[in-house]
Amino acid sequence: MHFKKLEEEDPKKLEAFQARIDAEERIEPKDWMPDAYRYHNIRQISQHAHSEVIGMQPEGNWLTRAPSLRSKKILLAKIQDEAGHGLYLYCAAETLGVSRDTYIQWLHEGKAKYSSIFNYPTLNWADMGAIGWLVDGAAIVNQVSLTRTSYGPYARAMVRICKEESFHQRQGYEIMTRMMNGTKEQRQMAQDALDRFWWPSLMMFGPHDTDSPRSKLALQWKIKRATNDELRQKFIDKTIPQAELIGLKIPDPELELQADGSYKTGEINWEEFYNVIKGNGPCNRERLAHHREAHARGAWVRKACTAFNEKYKGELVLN
Ligand code: FAQ
Repeated sequence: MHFKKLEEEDPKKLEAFQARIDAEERIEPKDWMPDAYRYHNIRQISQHAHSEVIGMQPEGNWLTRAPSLRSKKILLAKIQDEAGHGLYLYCAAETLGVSRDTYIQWLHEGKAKYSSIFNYPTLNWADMGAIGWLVDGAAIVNQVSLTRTSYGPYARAMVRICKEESFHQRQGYEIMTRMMNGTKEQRQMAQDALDRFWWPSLMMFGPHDTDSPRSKLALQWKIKRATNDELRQKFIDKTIPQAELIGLKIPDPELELQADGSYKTGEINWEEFYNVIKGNGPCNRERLAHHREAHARGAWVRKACTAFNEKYKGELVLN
């Protein structure tokens, strides 16, 4: 696929496109768009879709060991929701002219990323609480802002996803609350899960604005409605009081409540972040290998689903 550089585009068309963005019009699949806008959305939406799907793995690990039938049913429903989010997002991404097969191929070839957070292991049941509370909590902050993204199919997918994510966030917080009201060992497990997931959750928002090469155009074209740092700060300010309410301690010795009510945190370990997104996190290889294997095992299902179409070449058969 060849994507024109911005300077190769017709300046008049670019100007008219920017005017539509500035007027808060949604860009739809058949509208003219600069290749760089198309490419940005192809990359971001497909990476977002991959995150939802790969994100099922850390939680799937605990389905067979959920502590009660109730918690097992809730976790199962949550994981199925994530699969659904992947589907909406792959559909939105396909409207940009790339097939889902190609997106999956890019993932398997390591050309496409997925969120860094899913490369960390889930070691005990409290991690299910930490993921729902922190990871879905961070995802919501980002995705609420994306309900206003300029590309129509992406924005519409976000609306439904956000409703479901807010249920997930509560599911996670409920697990943490129950554990904090439980035995000493349960409280330690919850604190340990927070200690391990706090910093990786802050990394989900991406590099600082000054180090984010994709942000400038994304903001100009209103693909992003807020910067990485703005969204991260929103998440921090919302989450710390929730932690304190149930007796959890944020693992940051430099944390400081400021006069305006917001929190100043210590610095994120960016070396760890870049290491994880380059494929060298604790579980990167395992996650991709599992996806490749599951995809290969599902080939017969895909074949069976399209068999009817292949036989009748898309003709509608009424009897
Ligand atoms: N992980 O210039 P920027 C969920 C990459 S959904 C991996 O700032 P951008 C639900 C970035 O791709 C979670 N890579 O880039 C759930 C770029 O590399 P590239 C997923 C990251 O795009 C919960 C490079 O760094 N949500 O959790 C990360 O403007 C529980 C430079 O960065 C979304 O995907 C990262 N954390 O901003 C499911 C939301 N951060 O592509 C299951 C949509 C940055 O040039 C269980 N995405 N990179 O090679 C976005 O909002 C944006 O893409 C950002 C990054 C904010 C992630």
